Amino acid sequence: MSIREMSRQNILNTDIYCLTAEKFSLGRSNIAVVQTMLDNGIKLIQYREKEKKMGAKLEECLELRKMTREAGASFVINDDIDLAMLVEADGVHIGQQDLPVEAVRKLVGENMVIGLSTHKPEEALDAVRRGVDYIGVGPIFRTFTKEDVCDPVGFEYLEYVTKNVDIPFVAIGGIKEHNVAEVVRCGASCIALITEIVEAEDIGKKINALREAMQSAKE
Ligand code: TZP
Ligand code: MG
Repeated sequence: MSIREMSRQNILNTDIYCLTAEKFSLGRSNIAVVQTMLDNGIKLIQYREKEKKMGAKLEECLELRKMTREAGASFVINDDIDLAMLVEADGVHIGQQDLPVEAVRKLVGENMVIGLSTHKPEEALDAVRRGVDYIGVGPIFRTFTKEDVCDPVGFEYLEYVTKNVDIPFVAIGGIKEHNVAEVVRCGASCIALITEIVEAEDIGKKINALREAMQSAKE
């Protein structure tokens, strides 16, 4: 099995996928927030930062790469393929309006994971055809975190993916402690959250509560 095949099978093999968003982090830095996430056993971090200049992002990502590596966690970068390559991230996450998957693959090589956001069945099937390693499925619920976001896809699309797509997927968008169990019952085993975690006063306590809710949904 190639390194890429191993990463593809393993990267979403975790319960919570944490994304950064410094502007919602109650004045705490991305570095401080990610350190708390890692201290609480999070194994998959995505750097998503829409507000900063490239130089600042590079500096931050170099530090986050070091921290995630030390914690045995995977590190994915949103949008910026150059940044992902420079810091030797494990993956890059792109959207439907970004460079085509084939072009991204050409740049990043065979070993980096490519994640793609999808919103409907045709996009999921297209992602599989193009050799994407995992897909994002959402927004499941309404979210105010992402600016150019489409309407919620609800459970219908998530159920479609659960039944018809055999590459790993992660549910995202408006997922909170109070609704995470429904998302798990709908077939998602990996859940991505931004504000529910970064906006929490006590991030560790929030992660534990989410884990309990996810666990009880499986019982
Ligand atoms: N992609 C689809 S919804 C979303 C992204 C990046 C934002 C999710 O943020 P939140 O705060 O968990 O709703
Ligand atoms: Mg994007």
